[in-house]
Amino acid sequence: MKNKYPLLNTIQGLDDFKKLPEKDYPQLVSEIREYIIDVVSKNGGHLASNLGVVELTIALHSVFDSPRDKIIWDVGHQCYTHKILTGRKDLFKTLRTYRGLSGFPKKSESPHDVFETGHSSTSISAGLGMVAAREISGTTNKIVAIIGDGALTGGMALEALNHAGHLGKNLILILNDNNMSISKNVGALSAYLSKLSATRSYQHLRKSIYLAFQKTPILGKVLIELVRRVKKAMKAFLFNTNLFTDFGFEYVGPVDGHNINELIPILKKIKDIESPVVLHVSTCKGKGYSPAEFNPTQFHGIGAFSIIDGKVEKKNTITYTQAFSNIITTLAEKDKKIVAISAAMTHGTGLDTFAKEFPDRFFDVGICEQHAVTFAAGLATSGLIPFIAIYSTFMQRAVDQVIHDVALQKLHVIFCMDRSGLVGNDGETHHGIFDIALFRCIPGITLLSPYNIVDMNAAMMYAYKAQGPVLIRYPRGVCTSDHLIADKPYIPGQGVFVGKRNGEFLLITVGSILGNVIEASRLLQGDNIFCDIYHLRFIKPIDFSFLSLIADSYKHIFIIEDGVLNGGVGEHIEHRLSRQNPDLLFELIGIPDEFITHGSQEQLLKYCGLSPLDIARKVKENLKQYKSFTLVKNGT
Ligand SMILES: Cc1ncc(C[n+]2csc(CCOP(=O)(O)OP(=O)(O)O)c2C)c(N)n1
Repeated sequence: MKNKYPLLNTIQGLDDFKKLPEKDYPQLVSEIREYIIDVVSKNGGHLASNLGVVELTIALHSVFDSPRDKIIWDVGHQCYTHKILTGRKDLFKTLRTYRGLSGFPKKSESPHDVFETGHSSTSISAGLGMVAAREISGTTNKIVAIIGDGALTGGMALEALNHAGHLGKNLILILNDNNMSISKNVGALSAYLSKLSATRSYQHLRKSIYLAFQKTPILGKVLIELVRRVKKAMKAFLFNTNLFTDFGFEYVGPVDGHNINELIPILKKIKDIESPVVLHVSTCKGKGYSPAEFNPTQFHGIGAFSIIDGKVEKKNTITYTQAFSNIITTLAEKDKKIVAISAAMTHGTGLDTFAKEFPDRFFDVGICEQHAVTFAAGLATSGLIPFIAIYSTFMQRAVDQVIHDVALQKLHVIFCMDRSGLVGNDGETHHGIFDIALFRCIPGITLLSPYNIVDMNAAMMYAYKAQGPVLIRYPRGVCTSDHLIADKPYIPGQGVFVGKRNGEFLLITVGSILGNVIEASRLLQGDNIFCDIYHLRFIKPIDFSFLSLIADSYKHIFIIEDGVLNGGVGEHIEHRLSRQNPDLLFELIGIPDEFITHGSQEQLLKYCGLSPLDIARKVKENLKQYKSFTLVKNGT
């Protein structure tokens, strides 16, 4: 590190940074870029977004006095330079690793992380709350929210803009406009921002035309007059409709977000404006690393890659996302009533193939999960069959829409909840561990949790043919193509046994965690503990007369799920079955009642006691406790 980053190595925190003369900023910019590329190439992360805001972050920390002035990062995926400058330069090497730095702002890491984010479009609301609190307490600090053009499409951001204009107090909003969400930004707002940005190129063009014409005295005069008139007309067109000024903000920009010399004086000026103010900054996603500039979508969130060519090691496996992508595309070929919806996650959810093949039946609605669900409800009322693919964690945003707009009206909408369970390195804000608890209480819904490719297919077919709302949850990672679950049709409320039934104890499992449960049962066999495994398939509805018949053959039942124990399916089954048979003994294994940190999926499964070894140990300990198991091997 020493020789590679001579300037950056002199900065242990903001005090050192503040001593740096502005003339050194360009070198700092390039060292920080190199450092970010280096670390992300090993640990994975949100590369393109971070490379785009290096200059902006340096300018912000140069002008504002963090943490007295509060800097809030929307989504928070672009906070790497902020972390490096605010005392976490050395720890940055541990980015996104277990017990290392988080990839998102974390209050526990630093007082400079004033608000935790991960889900989009919250920064203006949070900032406005801080502004209102400042007004009440009579302090004079500044509140700065940095929001991307993608995050600005989220409903919350627009609700907050509305409120901010009404309050009229000084909130500094930096609009980081790179014309990209994860994929190309979509929607009228995005087109509108492009129109605003066009003013800048137009101004540049105007300047150069003037200079050129001034050199040709006679013709030049006529042309300059002409340009002046065009300018007037364009100005009226471009500025009179400024959304931000109409909302009660001062509007400044667009400014080149990679020109620190331009950014710093402007930030100094807007700092003391009394009303809410928007600084519109144009940046390039992936700036300074050509593979990322060339393909910002791929480098939005990326695993380890080779710095030389930007290539990621290819794996010969199929993920649940790919399985979903294949199935939905095949289904849509046969049925023209099928439509698909993404909330700014076309690539991540695997809907890109569908979008390419059926552009007329595909909708990317922007970062608007709530709208996406109600939009799907509208489609369903008109006889179409909408499939919405949303990450489980982002579905949290739309629980009410599922209840009020879909379930209440018994509409046939299919929710494909990718990234359920523990997602790994993105951590707390991104785990899909609440979906079972949140959705299983909604009347009339079907909630499925398939295991392997065959099971994914069967679940999707069932959902397609079903009536009413169906939610399918599946995790991040490899979807096994084993044949442990044969191609058995889905029977409402019923699951399937995996392998033969000859065990003494019953392990009931949900979705992909079945892989670990199978492994655990093999370990237990080594201790002469024989378990049968029942894969639920249906988290809701559950055919309890069928399940209690099964349960009655056992004395001791373990329920293992990759969701929160609180309100999970285990609690529900235990409650129902033990009312019918009070002698049954239950042990529930799942995610404890806490927010789970970041790390690899394996590390986190272990942390939660869901690795094969941990499941086996828990089963054994529990059996010993109840003396259901006396055969002790190897002195344990
Ligand atoms: C509620 C929610 N939905 C989806 C996402 C996934 N997501 C993370 S970043 C991002 C794009 C953000 O675009 P923008 O705000 O323009 O930032 P950029 O990455 O372009 O800098 C999306 C869709 C999220 N974080 N939160």
